[in-house]
Amino acid sequence: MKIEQLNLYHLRMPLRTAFETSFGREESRDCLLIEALADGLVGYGECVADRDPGYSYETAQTAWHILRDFIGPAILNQEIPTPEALQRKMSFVKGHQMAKAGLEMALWDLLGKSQGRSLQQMLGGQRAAVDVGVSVGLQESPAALVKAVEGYLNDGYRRIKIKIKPGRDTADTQAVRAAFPNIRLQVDANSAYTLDTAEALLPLDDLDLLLIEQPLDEDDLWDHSLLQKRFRTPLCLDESILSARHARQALEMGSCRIINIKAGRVGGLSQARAIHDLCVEASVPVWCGGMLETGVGRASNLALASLPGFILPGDISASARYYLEDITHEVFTLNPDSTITVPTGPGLGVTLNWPALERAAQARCTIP
Ligand code: OSB
Ligand code: MG
Repeated sequence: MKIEQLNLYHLRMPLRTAFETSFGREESRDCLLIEALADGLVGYGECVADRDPGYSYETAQTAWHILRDFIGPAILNQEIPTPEALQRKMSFVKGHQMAKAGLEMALWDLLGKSQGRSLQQMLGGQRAAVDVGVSVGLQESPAALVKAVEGYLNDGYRRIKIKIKPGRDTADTQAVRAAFPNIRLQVDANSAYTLDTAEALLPLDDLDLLLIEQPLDEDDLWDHSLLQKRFRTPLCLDESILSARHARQALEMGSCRIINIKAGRVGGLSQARAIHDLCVEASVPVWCGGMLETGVGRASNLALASLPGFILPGDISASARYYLEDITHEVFTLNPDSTITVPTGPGLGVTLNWPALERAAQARCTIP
């Protein structure tokens, strides 16, 4: 398969409700939509880099630069038979996993469309629907948080993740646990603590949490291994795992007992599957993280989360939890058993709502 042209769209999507984490508050979500043309087919990929470098050093602007000025020119009009071959062609660029992952997703979509196979089939996913939960941002007070959680439980979500940060950790989590003693509950610090300040999190160990996600900095694998020794609750790494090598080293060091897999963060679905395979081999549970994706990225997450090692519910919520208007015609809804059905059409199995996309597009470019 030879990609003849790439079109980049920088999108800004207003969120239904603001999303606040330890690294900031966002009213809208930026991302890139990547359109790849080959053999009369069109493939789509979502690059999950956001407007600000709060979660990762990558931003929508850096991904735009890397794709337009380096990766695009290097891969156009060349025979690229597989995602792995694309990765080799992109390997002259250090890092920039989200930029690479967005393009790799578009290639998967093209390959699926040319072979008449769904992404789920190509990846080896099995479940028709995947268990999902919801990630609830920081709220004004513990009482407001309990109210927000109650709303999502009423919507049918059976697993809740709450965001924490220093000063907004134990009291918030205790309030949710007291209000809902039996729900599956987990917390995400988005690297807001140090080994010292994480002492404040020790009371969380008594709240029967599924996991504590990314308490320390992304480059703190060693300190996570020291911190894990102080907790019975499994630590789970998100930001720290940028490759299968990081995953292996984190497990060898005991930095975590669970891994959150995001294809965008690790450079693409091929690396995401490699991390999944490694964790299955090591009997380490994984789950699919989210980056407030549009319908394009959500379709990809659902296919990935249908692989057998994804035994914990993913941060993959219904379309309506995120956006008033999404860029795909397909709308993902929550089934009564807190699952979302995996798309079955060729490639990602989604089609674009162009008027909605036009409304969200801030900039576009064509390569070459
Ligand atoms: O840390 O998991 C995270 C969203 C943006 C950036 C980082 C994270 C998140 C979420 C939301 O928690 C997950 C989702 O519903 O997409
Ligand atoms: Mg996280």
